[in-house]
Amino acid sequence: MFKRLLLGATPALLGGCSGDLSALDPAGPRAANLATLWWVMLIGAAVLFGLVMALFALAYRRPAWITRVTPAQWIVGGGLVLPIPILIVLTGTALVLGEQLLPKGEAPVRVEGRAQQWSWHFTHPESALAPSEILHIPAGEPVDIAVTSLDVIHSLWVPRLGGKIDAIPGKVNIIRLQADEPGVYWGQCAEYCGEGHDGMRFRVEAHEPEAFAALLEGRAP
Ligand SMILES: [Cu+2]
Repeated sequence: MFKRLLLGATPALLGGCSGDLSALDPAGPRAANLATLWWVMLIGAAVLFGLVMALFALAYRRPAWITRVTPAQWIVGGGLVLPIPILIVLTGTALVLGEQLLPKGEAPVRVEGRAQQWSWHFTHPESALAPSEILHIPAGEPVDIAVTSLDVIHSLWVPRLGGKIDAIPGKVNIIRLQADEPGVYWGQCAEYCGEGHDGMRFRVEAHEPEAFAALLEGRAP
């Protein structure tokens, strides 16, 4: 029965790993870092869970040797030896992968993104491209998005291209995104901002660099 239930749930579970808004289907190096971190966290959690369940089973079976373990040994083993190596691996991975997400220096392309209940507007300063609800970016290059809000706090998130960042009124936050290949990606507001929040999606179009340059200059690619 359990097996049948598990088999039935598998397509639904795996279905969550792909799709337009899946952080587990990365399409750029920054999103890949986050997906790797997610898998490392999942494996770390599974290892800890497995170890605790093994101890739990031992407590029921009460083999003879377990009675020789003193309370002090349990505390050192369960409180230090068991969690410390796992936490070092998890924290170390999070620090290394997370640090690589920070924008360093200036990205070749900078876009201004404004959030407003319940849509996004993107502007390429000093370009012929009119402000648009579509975020146009070049493929294969890092892009900085300078994000702000005109009303309440929103959050810009393109799960297949990178992390998320808050859009705060009166403040500009910068996030760096990157798409490996030209194509269409989708973003979603990731901070509850009112009744239209769940529909606050936006389209991202990644272009070949030449087509992107043509777009910025107002030439047809
Ligand atoms: Cu929102």
